[in-house]
This record gives sequence, C-alpha cells and structure tokens, in this order.
Amino acid sequence: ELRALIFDVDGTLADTERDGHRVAFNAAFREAGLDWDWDEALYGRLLAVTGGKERIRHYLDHYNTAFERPAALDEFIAGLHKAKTRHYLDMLKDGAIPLRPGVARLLAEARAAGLTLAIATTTTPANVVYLLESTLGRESVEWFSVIAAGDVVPAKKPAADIFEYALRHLGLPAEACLAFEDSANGVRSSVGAGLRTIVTVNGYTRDEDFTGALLVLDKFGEPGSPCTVLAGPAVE
Ligand code: XBP
Ligand code: MG
Repeated sequence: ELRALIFDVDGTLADTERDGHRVAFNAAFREAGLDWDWDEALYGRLLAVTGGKERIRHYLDHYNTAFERPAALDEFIAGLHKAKTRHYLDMLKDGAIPLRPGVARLLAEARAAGLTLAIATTTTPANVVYLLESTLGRESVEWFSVIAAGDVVPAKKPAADIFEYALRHLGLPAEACLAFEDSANGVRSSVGAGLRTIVTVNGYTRDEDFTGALLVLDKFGEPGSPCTVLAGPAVE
C-alpha cells in the first residue's frame, strides 16, 4: 500500500538550476572578486556533482586548475557557498523561481488522498523552506513530515544515503513510498534506497540514463497541458 511520496527539490519541484543556483554562484564569485563565470553549458557539466560546496571543489579540480588555491581551501569554499546561498535565498524571496507545471496540483491531490509527503535533496535546508514559502505559502513547510536536506548525510546523491535517511525518519519501508526525481544522480540515489521512482526531466537532464526508474515524463502537467511519457511501462 502506498503511504508516502518523497520529492527531490532542484529540477523536480522547480527549475532551480540554470536561472537560480547558477546565477547565485556567479554573484558570489563576483562579490569575492573572482573572475569565474559559470555559463549555461559549463554549469550543465558541473551538475555531474551534486551539492554546491562539492561543485565548487569539482570546478577547481577539473576546470580551473590554474587558480592559486588558498591554504585554507575548505573555509574558502564554505565562505563562497555561504554567499551563494544568501544570493539564492534573495532570489527566492523575490519570487524569482516558480514551481514546475503540475507540482502544486500533485501535492494538493496527495494531501487530499491522505498520503504523507517528504523531501530528499542535496540542497541546503533553507533553500527548501524558502522555495516552499515563496510558492505555496508559509504553512506549506508543515505539509512535509520529513525534510531531509544538505549535509545531514555525509555522502550526497548519487549515494542512497539521503533517501535512506528520509525513509528512516518516515518510519516506512521503501515499498510503501514513491520517489520523484529529475536527474540520473537522483535516480541512482532513490533506486539505490529501493524506491520506485518517477522522473520528470528538464533541459539539463533530458538525455541522462534513468535505468531503474518506473516512469519517465517530461513534466507532471496540468489539465489542458498534460505530460508526455518518455519511457515507461506504457511505451515500448
Ligand atoms: C541539486 C544540487 C544542489 C544545488 C545547490 O541536486 O545539486 O547542489 O545545485 O544546492 P539534487 P547547494 O536535485 O539531485 O538534490 O548549493 O545548497 O548545495
Ligand atoms: Mg534534482
């Protein structure tokens, strides 16, 4: 019996990456006097690594090896990331990032059906709260029994840890839940935790490998603008 739905945030609830996180990273770099600029194509490649701090480190290791690293690299990255989060939260406060089509409807229908809602994401906890508040209202944060986010687990997606953490706190077996994801890293994480997973792709993830997913859709969709099935039991 289905008891709970567990949602990824970035790319699934909202298209946060290209016009949100990416822009906030660049603002933080400029503010720190760095000439780093993550354009849309580079950012697509950097998305191979989840987590903002981890992504900055990956950029230095693979795309900016000439940069003279400060002795206290961890603190340097943490400082940049803190500034990035401030810029990102400012954007959310301004209502700059809407939910994807069908997300509000799906959440409302799930609540009406008595399903438990949860979140499993690599993003910083405040980013989740601000997104929910700015799109669904202040009280919507309480619709979610568990918000598993960011550094509460040592290994981020594609590791299964964050979904396992969410399941533990829900007190439910994986068989009683359904996960929603947008990326290959996310699907590896949710499937790794034993969860049936529905994927809604976005511009960055459309061509990724979703092996193990139950169903791949272009979006959740609304009446009048329904979703398209990209892969799943309904199509060969
Ligand atoms: C989302 C991410 C996040 C955001 C930035 O992955 O990778 O890192 O880009 O968030 P997923 P922070 O959707 O698979 O959870 O900068 O707050 O880490
Ligand atoms: Mg995602």
